[in-house]
Amino acid sequence: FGFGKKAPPPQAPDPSAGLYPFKRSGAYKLDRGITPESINLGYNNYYEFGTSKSIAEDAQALPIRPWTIKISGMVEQPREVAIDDLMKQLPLEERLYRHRCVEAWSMALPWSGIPMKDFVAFAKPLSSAKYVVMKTFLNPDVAEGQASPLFDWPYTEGLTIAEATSELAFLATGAYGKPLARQMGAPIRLVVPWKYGFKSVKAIVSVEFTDKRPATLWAVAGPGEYGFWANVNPEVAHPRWSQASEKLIGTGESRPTQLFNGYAEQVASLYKDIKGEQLYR
Ligand code: MTE
Ligand code: W
Repeated sequence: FGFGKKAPPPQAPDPSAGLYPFKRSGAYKLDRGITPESINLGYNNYYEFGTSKSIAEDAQALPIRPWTIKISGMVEQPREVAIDDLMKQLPLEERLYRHRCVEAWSMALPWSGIPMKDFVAFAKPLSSAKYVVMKTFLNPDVAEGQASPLFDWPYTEGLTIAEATSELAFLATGAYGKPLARQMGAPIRLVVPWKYGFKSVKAIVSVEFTDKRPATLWAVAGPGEYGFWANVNPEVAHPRWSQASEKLIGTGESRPTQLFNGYAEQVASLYKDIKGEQLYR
């Protein structure tokens, strides 16, 4: 650990470790190799722990048990659920997904987790709810980045109910056949592979159902550059760089970006009736 930094307290073994690996679904195919785990463990975006890609060491300070998720807002019954209870009650599977960051790099990996639609069914939202809002923990003592006034902490993201109940939306509790590493968003994070990576909020402690579109962290920090929808589209450039191609982390290969990151067949219909909105930023 860096000079002047406290080593994190030793943490108990993850009680969910025995559940892995989950059975891999055959429905999700990759058009490229899996990014080696060692690369994924050392190249992360997690602004709570700093703005560089090398936050892995600092992220180890995050305590991930006990861990409860608060379900609130427009639901039949607000409640809190412990992550290990959630994993006992909901279906668990492994899926191979591409991951595309708004910074124009990509990876591909096996996520383990819970289909988001099953979590939504578990949460029992009212039919009047239109959005699901997810938030990361707030603890600046552990996550120094949360002392920065540049961002409106905690990290907040959201989906429409239609997006959250679509087949692809996933809540990852693991990757590479074992519990999620802290730098990747342990103990539970969103994975929405047709959107830029910043939508996929890590270390979720709160899920709220609402009929109002939420103010999300990046859309508040840079409204001209990041929006609510953030669907991947090679033809809509970021104001400061092109999105036409992506660099595969690991091999360095450049590939053309695909509409909806290659998932148009599964998700394009979600957007066909939405007019007058910036769907791709
Ligand atoms: N979630 C939180 N809480 N904080 C973050 O800074 N970064 C996002 C997303 N989720 C981020 C976050 C961005 S920009 C990306 S690209 C992915 O996490 C990166 O996930 P990875 O480090 O597992 O590749
Ligand atoms: W990103």
